[in-house]
Amino acid sequence: MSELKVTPMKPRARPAAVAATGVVEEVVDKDRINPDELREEHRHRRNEQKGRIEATDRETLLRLLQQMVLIRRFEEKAAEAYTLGKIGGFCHLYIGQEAVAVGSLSALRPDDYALTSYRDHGHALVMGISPDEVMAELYGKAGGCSAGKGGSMHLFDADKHFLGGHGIVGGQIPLATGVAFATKYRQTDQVTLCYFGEAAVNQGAFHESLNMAQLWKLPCVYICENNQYGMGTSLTRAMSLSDVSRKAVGYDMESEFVDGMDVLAVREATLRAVERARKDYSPSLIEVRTYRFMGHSMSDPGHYRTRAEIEKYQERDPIKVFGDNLREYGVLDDAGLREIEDRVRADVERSLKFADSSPEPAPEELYTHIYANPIQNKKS
Ligand SMILES: Cc1ncc(C[n+]2csc(CCOP(=O)(O)OP(=O)(O)O)c2C)c(N)n1
Ligand SMILES: [Mg+2]
Repeated sequence: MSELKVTPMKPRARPAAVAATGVVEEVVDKDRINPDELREEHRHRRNEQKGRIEATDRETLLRLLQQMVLIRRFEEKAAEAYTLGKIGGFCHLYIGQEAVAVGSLSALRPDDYALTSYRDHGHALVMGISPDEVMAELYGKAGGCSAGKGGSMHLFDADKHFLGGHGIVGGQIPLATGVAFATKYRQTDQVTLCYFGEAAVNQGAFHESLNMAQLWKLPCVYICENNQYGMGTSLTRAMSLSDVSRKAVGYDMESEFVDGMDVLAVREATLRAVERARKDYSPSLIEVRTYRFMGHSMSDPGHYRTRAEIEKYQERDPIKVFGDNLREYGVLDDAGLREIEDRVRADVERSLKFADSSPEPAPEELYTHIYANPIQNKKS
């Protein structure tokens, strides 16, 4: 399956650390991830995926694969465009984590909502914002989904029920809780998915939101994309309890731990949580253990992790695992895979052309989209 190759990485050698005192210290490897446990989990998940593949219709399986491939190829091209200087500002890639957005968002109805952090390209694409509009937004062009004024971190489309794209770590958690409150208040059965990284769990906003959501029974599914790093800091150095799913106990909330490299495992856990939320407004916390293959952002020198660690996770590339399994179980053949790749590549190429030819936002656009509901015809 040569088409689904892993994006090459360039991790650097781990340097000596300079302590606050100025003394050079030997870096202690604090990677406490147990490789045996992970291998066992992976073997288990790989075997389990077989049953899940059999239980899922072919159309869904192919759609999930195509969406993951789209995110991967889209971001590979975005990274190239960034290096060429066509994209400015911050840009956080999702490569390696595709199974999380694709699996979980497949559990939603079109009228449900999703909010996420600045690592938002994948979620936006799956929520139905076109590659053209996402790429143009990265380019800061008028044809972008946020009219070129949001950039990579602030993709947004209210019509598609994708409410951002948020740059403040954890900022979307109370917002999503508010959206869930609003849908309950209006007596709809819509569900809100709220994504955040594991570093956001250390924010007070996370705890306040979960407490309120459980107390008031708000239909929100909190999905922690635990990629094990907050910028260059391993979660084991920043969290006293790094099993995020266990934090739900403090709020008497349902929770699950899921392998984020298995798109179908993520889908199934989310389907269960969405059903709870839709049926009786019960919120849930899902910890999805995943890994980003690229740096935190485009400017990450990658000094904080080893090549061996990255390679370990690249062996579990969610696209490769799923693609290989689909071939093994006869869901698609090489020609089918090539067709998906060709279609995706054509879409991404078109998005680059669209972004290139889209105009810059007009200067008067500085004064639009500032207030959601400007007070018009106000009697004074
Ligand atoms: C309130 C706040 N503090 C700090 C930052 C700087 N910052 C940006 S990303 C980040 C790490 C977040 O890591 P995590 O939540 O695990 O998400 P990931 O980047 O791994 O997806 C930090 C500290 C910020 N944007 N907002
Ligand atoms: Mg993280």
